[in-house]
Amino acid sequence: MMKSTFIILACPLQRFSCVLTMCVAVCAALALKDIEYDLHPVSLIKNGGEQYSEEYKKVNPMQQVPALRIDGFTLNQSLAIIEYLDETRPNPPLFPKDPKRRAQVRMISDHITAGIQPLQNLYVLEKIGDTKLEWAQHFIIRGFQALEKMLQDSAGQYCVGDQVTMADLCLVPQVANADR
Ligand SMILES: N[C@@H](CCC(=O)N[C@@H](CS)C(=O)NCC(=O)O)C(=O)O
Repeated sequence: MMKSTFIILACPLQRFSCVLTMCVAVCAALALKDIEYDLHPVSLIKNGGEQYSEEYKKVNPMQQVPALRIDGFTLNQSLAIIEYLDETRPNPPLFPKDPKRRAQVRMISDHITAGIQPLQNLYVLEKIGDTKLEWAQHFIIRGFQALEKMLQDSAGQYCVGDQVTMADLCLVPQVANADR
């Protein structure tokens, strides 16, 4: 099978930025499924942010990482990447078989990646100015409080039942990020 290229960020960790979240989730999926790849780091800081280069804009018009070149095409959006990996390389599965459980995995993953993570992005926080600490904390706490309620219905040993799923891949780096 052709080796893939994983385009990931490379920059020093910054408080309240999202430097870990989605790249780590995709990284974990690649590792669990034992997929080999070449790493192509993109610095969100160097030269004003390499994600804004014309070259990278062709990879991801939204100018965000991660992106993955695999099977002759390029994907961005972490959840789309992880679902594609799971459909084409099913072992170990990152979704349960039961449709209700699968929906819970998507619900939790969407909640984290659409409801919490984007509010910590550098380009968002830069617009907030001096109150960015309070602002980021407010949305992280709000998001996690709602998530705790969802997990009361879905969790076993992991976010959904007793199997590691895409939801766990999203949750772990988001917790680490909130901690910083
Ligand atoms: N919805 C996207 C979000 C990706 C995202 O927010 N990436 C962050 C790094 S984790 C980024 O590229 N931020 C650019 C910036 O803050 O300027 C996904 O799930 O892949």
